[in-house]
Amino acid sequence: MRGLVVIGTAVVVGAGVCAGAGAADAAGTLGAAAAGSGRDFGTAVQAGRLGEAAYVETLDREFTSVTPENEMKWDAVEPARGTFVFTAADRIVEHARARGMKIRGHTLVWHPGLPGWLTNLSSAEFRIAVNNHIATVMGHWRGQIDSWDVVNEAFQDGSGALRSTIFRSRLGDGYIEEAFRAARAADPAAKLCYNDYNIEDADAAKTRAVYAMVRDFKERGVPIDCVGVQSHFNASMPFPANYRRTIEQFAALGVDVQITQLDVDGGAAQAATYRAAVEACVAVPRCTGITVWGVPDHYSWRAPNTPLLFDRDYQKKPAYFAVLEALNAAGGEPTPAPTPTPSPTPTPTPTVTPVPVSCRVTAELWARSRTGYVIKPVTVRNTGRAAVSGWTVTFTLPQGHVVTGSWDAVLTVAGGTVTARNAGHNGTLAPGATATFGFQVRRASGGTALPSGYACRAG
Ligand code: 9MR
Repeated sequence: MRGLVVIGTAVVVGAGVCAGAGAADAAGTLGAAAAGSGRDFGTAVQAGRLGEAAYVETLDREFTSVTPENEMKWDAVEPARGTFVFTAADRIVEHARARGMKIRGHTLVWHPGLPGWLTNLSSAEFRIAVNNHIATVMGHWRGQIDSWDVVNEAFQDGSGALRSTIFRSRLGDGYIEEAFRAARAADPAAKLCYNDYNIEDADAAKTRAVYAMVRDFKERGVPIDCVGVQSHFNASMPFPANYRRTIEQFAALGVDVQITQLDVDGGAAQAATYRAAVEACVAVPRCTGITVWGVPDHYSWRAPNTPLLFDRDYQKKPAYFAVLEALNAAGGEPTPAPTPTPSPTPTPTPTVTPVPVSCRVTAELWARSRTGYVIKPVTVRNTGRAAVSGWTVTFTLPQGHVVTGSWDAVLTVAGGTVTARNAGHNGTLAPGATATFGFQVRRASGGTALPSGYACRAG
């Protein structure tokens, strides 16, 4: 929930208090106006701009949600295999959390922006790398990211066939489903989204293909919570008259819908197009948030087309006022999907306070080769008298050993210490019950050293 948002003389706590507000008590910022109907208004953020006073002042005043524009992409966070760099993205996450803003994670599985090392892997190694990437990146911000774009832009324009990407060629057509399942295990509290462009027109083949995939996932219980409709509008991707129906159709499948990357090329219709897009979202109860793809025009990916709400002097453009009015005119609250599982209390650092519940852990060597080994099962047994709703196992890795994959637990490595936390499905243990997980390690050839010092705790 937001903190306090002061709007004229009215004070709104969280959502919905001034739904359907009249002109007299209309909110004066985008975020407050969206909060009037329980929605978020977000923007893409560039970490490198967070030192600029006017940028930050506008960001903090107008927006209630952020999406790192590039800082969470694969090449940014895992430039070398197993080497994770979170510094730039952390700056955005910390900025947002300190101000109670929501965070959209963008993105885990996307065909551009991949580091070279990934493209050289065999299928088996590629699968391990993808699973490790999802577990580690989501694990780093576990409990802190509201929605993740798990898979981005997986369908071809025009035909609506699956796009031919390295993910598809290495892992097969099931890679999207695999990614969503891995994502749910890595951060059970995050909403998991499929995100794409050119799915704004309800009747386009690509939109129909994404619709069919989401419907199939919902029918088969593949974990998916939301669809992101990017909504970059320009001459070649015009605003479609059936845009509201597009949003309604996705929502009717039982997922939230978010407008995730809204921008509209400058020109006579810019303000009207922004207004129409916002009106469509606020007309659909399950359209829970709108994100524009940047703050001032000159930082846009399409800067020459001036597609944003603020000009290069951070002055509000006519499009800004059109959006503000449309948000203020919204009535009612959205009815978002329930959060996937009870949210764990967000923890800024992975410090877990041990609770006095006993447990025991054993680990077995399942396979060893010249360049690594697999440990499984690691078995955690609740030896206490009370049920536990989560568990943590720690152990020490020998020097030079690198965890390259894991199953049924979320592993983070700091120094030589590995912390394994339960996955979404195996955290709850009745007295006497057990959970198991496994992991894979790469090391220089030779040597027989294995992990040691296994310890477990509840929580
Ligand atoms: O705006 C982003 C730009 O700065 C990057 O250079 C580019 C490549 O990573 O990605 C842009 O953002 C894209 C987003 O991640 C996915 N949908 C399309 C966006 C615009 O290209």
